[in-house]
Formats: sequence, C-alpha cells, structure tokens
Amino acid sequence: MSKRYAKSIAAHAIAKRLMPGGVNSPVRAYQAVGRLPITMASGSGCTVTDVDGNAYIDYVGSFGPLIAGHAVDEVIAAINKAARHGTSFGMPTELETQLAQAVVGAVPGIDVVRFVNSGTEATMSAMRVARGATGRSKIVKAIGGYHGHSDALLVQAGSGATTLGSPSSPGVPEAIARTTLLVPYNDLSAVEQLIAEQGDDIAAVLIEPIAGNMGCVPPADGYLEGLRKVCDGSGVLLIFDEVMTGFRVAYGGAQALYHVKPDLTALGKVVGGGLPCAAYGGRDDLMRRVAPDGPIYQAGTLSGNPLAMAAGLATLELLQGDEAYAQLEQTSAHLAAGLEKAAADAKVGITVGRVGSMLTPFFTDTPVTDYAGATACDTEAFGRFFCAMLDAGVVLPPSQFEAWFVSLAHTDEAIEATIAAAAKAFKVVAKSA
Ligand code: KE4
Repeated sequence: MSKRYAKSIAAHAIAKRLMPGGVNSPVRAYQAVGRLPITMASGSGCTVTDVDGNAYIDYVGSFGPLIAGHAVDEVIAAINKAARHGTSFGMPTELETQLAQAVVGAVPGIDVVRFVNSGTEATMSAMRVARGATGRSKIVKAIGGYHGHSDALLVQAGSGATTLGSPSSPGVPEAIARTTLLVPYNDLSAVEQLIAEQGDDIAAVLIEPIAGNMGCVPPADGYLEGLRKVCDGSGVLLIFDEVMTGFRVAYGGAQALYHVKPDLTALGKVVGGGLPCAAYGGRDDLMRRVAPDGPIYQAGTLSGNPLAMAAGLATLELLQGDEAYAQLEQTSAHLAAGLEKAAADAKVGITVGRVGSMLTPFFTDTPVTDYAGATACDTEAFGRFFCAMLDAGVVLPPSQFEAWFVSLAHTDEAIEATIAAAAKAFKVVAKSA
C-alpha cells in the first residue's frame, strides 16, 4: 500500500494490538480483499474521508443504515436535541412510542414491536418467540443466509446433502447447531420436503426475503408466497429477517414490496438511522407472549434508547412519500446499468443482483440465485476490482458476498464518477485475468 494510506496503516497497527484484527466486526478487516483496512475520519452525504485525507464515494453506508447518507442535517439535529435531554433513562420515553407507531404503521406484519440494540438480538428474539409460541425447537434457514451471530444461527450446511446444521464457528455447541436445518435459498421444494418430514418439530422458517449476505439475491418468483403457503399448512411460523431490507427496498420493507406477510419480522440498520437500534415484531397474539405481557423473556439496558429512537425517527421522516424510493430506484438503476456496460466493454463477465438501492455485481456470467451460485463467482477478480476502485476514490463493501448500498445523498454526478472509475477498474481486472 502506498503512502496514500500511511496513516491508515499506522492506525491499524495500533488497533490490531488492542482488538481482534484491529476491528469491531470481522468484515472491516478487509481480509476478503487481501489488503489492510482504511481507517475512517468523517462522512458527509455520499462521501467518506479516511485519516489520510482521501475522499471516497461510499457504497458501504455502514452496511445499510445510512439510507439518507452520512451526517445528514435532520438526523444530526434530532440526535443533538435528544442528547440535550439525556442519553438513557432505564425508564420509558415517548420517543420509543413514536418510533413504535412509525414501525407498526409502516410494516404490514407488525402489530406489536419491541426495540433491541442489534440485528442479532432482533433475530435471536424473534426465534425465541417462535419456539416459545409453538413449543417446537427446530429452525429452518437458508444456506448463505446471515442473521447475526447468535449460536443457533452460526450454522452451516452439514456435509453432503444433509440439511442438518453444523457449527460454523468454534464455541457453538453441536446440540444447538442441530436444531437448525439448512436449505438452499430460492429452493421452495426443499422447504416443503423438510416440513413434510419434520414439520411437527419445526418452530419457524427464518429467511431474508431478499438475500443480502451472499451478495444481493432477489427471491425467485413465487418463492416467498410459497413459503407463506407451506408454513400456513403446517403451523410453522414464517420469520422475515428484514434487518437489511426493512425500510430499504420499500417503506414497508420486502414484505410490502412482495405482498407476503410473515408472522414475525426482524428489523435493524435503517430503523436506527445509524445508531445502535433494531427491533422485532409481529402478530399481536405472538408478541403478547413477550415479557412482561407474557412468559417469553427478552430484555436490554439500552433498548429503545432516546438517541437511537431520535435518529430512527428522523431517518424514517426522510423516507416518507414515494419520491424517496423513486429517487433511490432511479439512482441505483443508473449505477447498475453503468456497471454492466463498463464490464461488458472491458470483457469482464458480471451479473448484477439488485432490488431497489441494494445491489451486488457478481463476477460471473450466470445469474446468481443461491449461495452455490454466489460462491462460484471469481472472488479474486472481485478483490482486484475492489482495490482498483478504492485507489480511484470509491469505497465498496469489502467482499463479493455483500450488498452495495445507494443512499438519497448519491447524486447523478457521484454515480457517473463511480461508473467512470469502474470502467478503469474492470480493465485492470481484465488485464490481470
Ligand atoms: P447486526 O447484529 O450486525 O446489527 O445484524 C445482524 C444481521 C442480521 N440480519 C441481516 C439480514 C444482516 O444483514 C445482519 C448484519 N449484516 C452485516 C452485513 N452483511 C453487518 C456487517 C457486519 O457484520 O459488520
């Protein structure tokens, strides 16, 4: 790495001594793209600046929360106002009620909601509600689906075609992993077969309605409707993990976009406007089982904290009305088309998976519909593309298996500059192929 990144290199060397990988979440260590991470100093709109003073058009967007952009005036003002009245009480505030009203009003499948502090907590709690309500223990998830790092969900497909989960991390007990069953994403018949065979032991199907953690993979036509139908016929609950898609692909999330209502929903990222906030919610009869209304326990010191509530409310305010999503669609479609043309001109094979303002250029000639398709991509080529884009002042999520995020702050100029940088980066990839 040149002197362009000298201060990031120095910062990382200190951080590494104090924190695993020098980071607080593994993906930030840049291991998937084979280089040292850059350290951020500030963000504004669609741009971030690192500690060396290098500016970048940003498509990480904090991995989803910053749908309005960095340091947006309305969000910062709301946080400042809330902070002046105190940061946390351990007692209810009206800000929680206001954000709860917004969530219940926006998300079709949520009658009752509980705020937590991360997407991991949201999916873990939704799973507990499903298990508590059904008295069943097994959970079905998609191979390549990511729902945070709770034990039952750090599970990978077992060897061969078995659906039995095995731990994807040391520290996850086999006994817990075995309660998780794995199916290929977009394979409805695999879910139907599992439920036919083991339905009486299955509490829920937990799915990203649009996969975002194998790269962005849309649901196949009829897939979500089929999941709804097979769950209805067997007493298995349907949980949509909308931590990434909630308020991202539509104001009501993917369930509003595809008109399929789950029994429980996990939310995160956008709902907290960049502060630690997530939520789970669902049918009234299910959520009334959560303490203190019912016996299913879940709690959190900073759950519903006023600053995150204020940031979430200010962000959702900016998403009111169709124009926000129309703008996100126009900007993102412009980017996707530009990437496809630039890759074709450089004779680099990509296919773009996109729903609204979340998208992934897959380095493969064939459309990606599941995790097997995603892992067949040329990740080396992605790594070279990533590094060339970074040097050109465009920062991407540092893995082929992540989604890029476009915000309301991405101007047409920023998109055109990104496409121009991509045209050169694809040529670098083609040359080194
Ligand atoms: P958190 O616990 O990281 O807030 O949320 C976990 C989670 C749950 N469900 C979905 C669909 C998610 O995408 C996530 C987290 N997404 C990753 C990005 N792939 C967060 C980035 C990171 O791990 O640092």
